[in-house]
Amino acid sequence: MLCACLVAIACGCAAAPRQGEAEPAEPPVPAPDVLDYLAARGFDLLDIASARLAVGPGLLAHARATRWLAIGAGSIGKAEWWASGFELPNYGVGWLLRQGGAWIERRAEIGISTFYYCESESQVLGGNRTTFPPECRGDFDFGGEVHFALVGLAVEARPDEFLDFLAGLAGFDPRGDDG
Ligand SMILES: [Ca+2]
Repeated sequence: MLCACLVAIACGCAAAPRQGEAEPAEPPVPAPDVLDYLAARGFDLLDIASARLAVGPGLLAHARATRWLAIGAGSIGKAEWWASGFELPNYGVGWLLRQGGAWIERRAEIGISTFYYCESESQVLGGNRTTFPPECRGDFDFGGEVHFALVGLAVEARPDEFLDFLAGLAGFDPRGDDG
């Protein structure tokens, strides 16, 4: 019994921290708030401009300075050689509003201002793009798209996203897109 008590006391003494001994250093902890803030500002900045490149048959032109000053006409998409049955789709790559990747798109559009008809079919090959014209066009976008023969380019700038970026620097999120 005495031996057991002595062993218990000895163990207790060994486990107790010695006076004056420094505590082991804590591993560095990342500051999630700062990282989240910087990531949100980066995404807000990327939202301001977007671009996409297309390769495939088509003839299309579209220009807009807001939804109300818009004009466009044309089509892009699958072409078939009647003699061989060979199909040539329209491939696109690029990004807009946090959506990017590669896809196949077929689209027809014509209109002016808010009298605008646009329909598209799409197949995403890779990436996270979920919206295509007309859904992905914002009311306040400036930009356009030109597709001639086998190559096309679309670019946009978004003043509302620029304001969201500026507001984000001060900690606000008017677009509600911060993660
Ligand atoms: Ca934001």
